[in-house]
Amino acid sequence: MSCRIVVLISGSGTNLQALIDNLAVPDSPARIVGVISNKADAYGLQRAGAAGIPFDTLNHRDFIDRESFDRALQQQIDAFQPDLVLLAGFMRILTPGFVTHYRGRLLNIHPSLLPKHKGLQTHQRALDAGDAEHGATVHFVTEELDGGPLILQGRVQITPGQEAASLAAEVQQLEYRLYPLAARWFAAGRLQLNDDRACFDGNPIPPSGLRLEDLESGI
Ligand code: NHR
Ligand code: GAR
Repeated sequence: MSCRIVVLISGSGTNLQALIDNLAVPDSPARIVGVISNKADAYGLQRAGAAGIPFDTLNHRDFIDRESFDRALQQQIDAFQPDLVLLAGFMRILTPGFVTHYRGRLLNIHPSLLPKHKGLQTHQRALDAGDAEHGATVHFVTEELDGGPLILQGRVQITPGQEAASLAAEVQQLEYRLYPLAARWFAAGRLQLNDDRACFDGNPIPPSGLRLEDLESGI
């Protein structure tokens, strides 16, 4: 049975596009069954539509607090009966009740080498900190913002004088490889959250996550 994925977005949806393209192949282990945005004008909704994927919007401004927004969001998501929920540029912090409901089946891709640079504006912050490298991380989502167990990281070198926009573009290219790979692992039953530990093929993943470049060099 193929893994049913729901993707949450807020913006342009280039990660969504990478997932659509990667999974729309013969014998794919997963398919995206729904896309939900908290912004009605998110370009990612057009990507979903063009791919024939059902999509919906839920405006957080229509709700009095985060709990009521998250309850409505949970209902919308669960109507798609997902096995896996992916945050892909989704910009709303989620409440403890929501993340508990999806524990072990909710992933995020964050544009930094976590635990460095949690939160927003990560590319500028990596530059301001004088970091030699930067990247992106796929992790299980828990109550702790950008603090859940790490799964997979990819890195890029920062070049002298590099600007945030160019760094962001490089990191995003990396994201388009990291997220589909992690989604495929999950769909194949290779990823689990056991207690507070991420596991790959039943073995604990180191706290710093697996490294894309190690996988590619066959380590
Ligand atoms: N929710 C929980 N509980 N845990 C995580 O790890 C989460 C999460 C919700 C989103 C993505 C995250 C990122 O990858 C994410 C991880 C939004 C904000 C934020 O400050 C921070 C981190 C992330 C996403 N959002 C503002 C808010 O008040 C709104 C900002 C805006 O609308 O532009 O929710 O970076
Ligand atoms: C991605 O770079 C993602 O890592 C980041 O936003 C971008 C979304 O682009 N996520 C966050 O900053 C979450 N707060 P996309 O909409 O084109 O996929």
